[in-house]
Amino acid sequence: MEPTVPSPKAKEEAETSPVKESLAPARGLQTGDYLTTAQGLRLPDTDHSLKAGPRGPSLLEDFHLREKITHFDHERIPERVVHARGSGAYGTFTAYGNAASVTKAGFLAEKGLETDVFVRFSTVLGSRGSADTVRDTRGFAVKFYTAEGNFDLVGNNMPVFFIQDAIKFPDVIHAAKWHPDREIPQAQTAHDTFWDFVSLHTEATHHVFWAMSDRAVPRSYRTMEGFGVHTFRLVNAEGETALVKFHWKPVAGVHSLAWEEAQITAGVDPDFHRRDLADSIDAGLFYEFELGIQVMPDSDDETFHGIDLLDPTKIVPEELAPVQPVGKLVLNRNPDNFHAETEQIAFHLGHLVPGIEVTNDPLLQGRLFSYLDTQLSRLGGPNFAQLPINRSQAPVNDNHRDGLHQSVVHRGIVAYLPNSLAGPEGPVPAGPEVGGYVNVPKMVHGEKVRANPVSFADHYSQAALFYASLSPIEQDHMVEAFTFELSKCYEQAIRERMLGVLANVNTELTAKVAAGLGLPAPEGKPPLEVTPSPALRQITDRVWPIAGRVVGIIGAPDKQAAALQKALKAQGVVVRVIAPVGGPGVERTFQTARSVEFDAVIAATATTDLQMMVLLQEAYRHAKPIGVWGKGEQTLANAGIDLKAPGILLDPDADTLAAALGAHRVWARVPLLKPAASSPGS
Ligand code: HDE
Repeated sequence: MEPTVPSPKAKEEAETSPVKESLAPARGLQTGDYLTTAQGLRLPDTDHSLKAGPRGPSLLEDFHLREKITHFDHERIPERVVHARGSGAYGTFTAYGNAASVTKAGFLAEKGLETDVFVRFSTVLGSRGSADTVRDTRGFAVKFYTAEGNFDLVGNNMPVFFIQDAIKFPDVIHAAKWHPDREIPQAQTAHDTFWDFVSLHTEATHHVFWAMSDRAVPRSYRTMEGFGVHTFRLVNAEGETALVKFHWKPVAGVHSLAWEEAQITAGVDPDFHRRDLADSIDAGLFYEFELGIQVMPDSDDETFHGIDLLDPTKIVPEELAPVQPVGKLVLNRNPDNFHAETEQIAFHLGHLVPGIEVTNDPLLQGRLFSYLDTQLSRLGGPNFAQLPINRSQAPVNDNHRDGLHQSVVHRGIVAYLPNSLAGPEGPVPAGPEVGGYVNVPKMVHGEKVRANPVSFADHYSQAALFYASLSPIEQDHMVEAFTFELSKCYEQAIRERMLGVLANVNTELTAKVAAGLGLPAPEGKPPLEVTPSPALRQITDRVWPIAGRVVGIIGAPDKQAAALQKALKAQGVVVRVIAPVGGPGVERTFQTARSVEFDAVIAATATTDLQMMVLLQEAYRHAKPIGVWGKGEQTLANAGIDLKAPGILLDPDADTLAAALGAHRVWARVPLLKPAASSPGS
């Protein structure tokens, strides 16, 4: 009999699981000592095609040339229709055990149980080769290889979605992606069709507010929250149910890029987030997140404090239902091959385990169809679960047969149930006592209609809640983002209509955006009472862990630099010396360095180099701590930076820098950066 929750034995088995084994080169494949064709024929030459004489035409009979080129021609698979740009890593999830009160899912309920995971982070709109730092929602998809089967938590870094019903997904994506005539703009929402759609389709308003917030430009994947978005139903060992929302809380805190910084980075290093993930893991500076759940009673009306839990455009403020940590995720291993692992991983909301069920959220219901369907064209058929990255660590015996890319040699004649011929080899249905997935019985009734519940009609109150919850600096960033994006629209009518939407959320925000666009601010009906949720705020007084941060020293690889490197390395911070030319100990030259790759900069030498002036001015504008050692004072003066400005650290040591990095940015400087006063040197 199979246990319902993984026993130590099951765990032992999992450690020698097919997934782990599969990561080694498959037996017989790519292991020979000689270069061969795909059929194993040894090849003496792969650099010259077979020709009629050295100057003659190539011969059709050259099977090696044709096999090599044909395989190459088919190396790419279709990119994901959304979330095409992403990168991933392996990790371990360890359960705290406290979730046992609400779920029987072993990977959550069994204290100390470690489960292998693969996480894929992504942007939504851009093509596979687009830049990482564009303004966009980020995907946060996690596959747990549990002993009871794979469980996929396919979430985003924003807790709400643009639409309430899956049937609108093609509409919102067609509107948000590039215009189909010219396939521009790439990976961004600052264009007519997006704003046309969301200004007409006001249920998108709450998500639009998140997309215009700093959450849309994360500093790294390490510093993002993740959300399951939908409400799920958890079931415990006694069969009791609760409604929950899943949250990932980054141990490093939630931090963002400045908008200008994000734009520069998109050109200077389009792989910024991907690189950070891979480099951090290589350096042993693992990304860490806690999984948390908000637990709400499974009431008949599926609401909580008046919030409809089936509406994916609504959050439950943490002040009403605290996020309870139930386990920890550590990303600690880079994939070996991007295509085989990151590109071929297939997530699906229907990959569930006993103890976790879906609700009737109409967006979630549609996703249950879409994710399986999309793999058929992306991965070329129904056998994608056999790909190493998608294999379950739990034993599989599914009775599926044949199909494209079938790699199992099934034996016997029986692939059906019931049967009397399979004998002990054949699979038998598993009841709940042996871990079979049995749905909690729930009454389903209703007339056949195309309609939403009345509560779904409130499109503005939570957008207002979100705006009101932000710090003034974050609010300003949102005003700037709306103004930037709407000013990129060609159609005046779209801008005006969107201002009309904003007016139903917040009057002050509307006035500021309208002023930026040079348009009159329309009147609306914003909610009269809004209770802010401080938990939504990014900028607080907290000091965060600084592992993975980068400090640049404009100077030389001297003793002082070496001492700082040593001291900050202990906290996981990388210190890079930027010198006029390369040499031992120099990681960046004046020509190759740009501000965006540093969280703080120290001017340690006197220079008037123009690129260093730009670097310092950008660091200043992006509110980064700037240190001064010795003659660096002159360099800051050359860059037009006031030594008395907030966050200019005179003669800083490792502790001073660590404290400044822990606050992420010098927030006290930001008010000085308003248009009139900004840009030192400009
Ligand atoms: Fe997805 N989504 N989605 N989505 N989604 C896909 O599946 C879809 C939605 C999310 O790293 C696709 O394998 C529909 C919400 C992530 O591989 C596709 C609807 C949320 C990823 C698809 C939604 C997400 C996807 C494309 C509306 C946050 C990347 C390739 C009903 C909770 C997963 C693929 C990865 C990917 C469909 C809405 C997150 C086409 C129809 C809401 C993180 O199946």
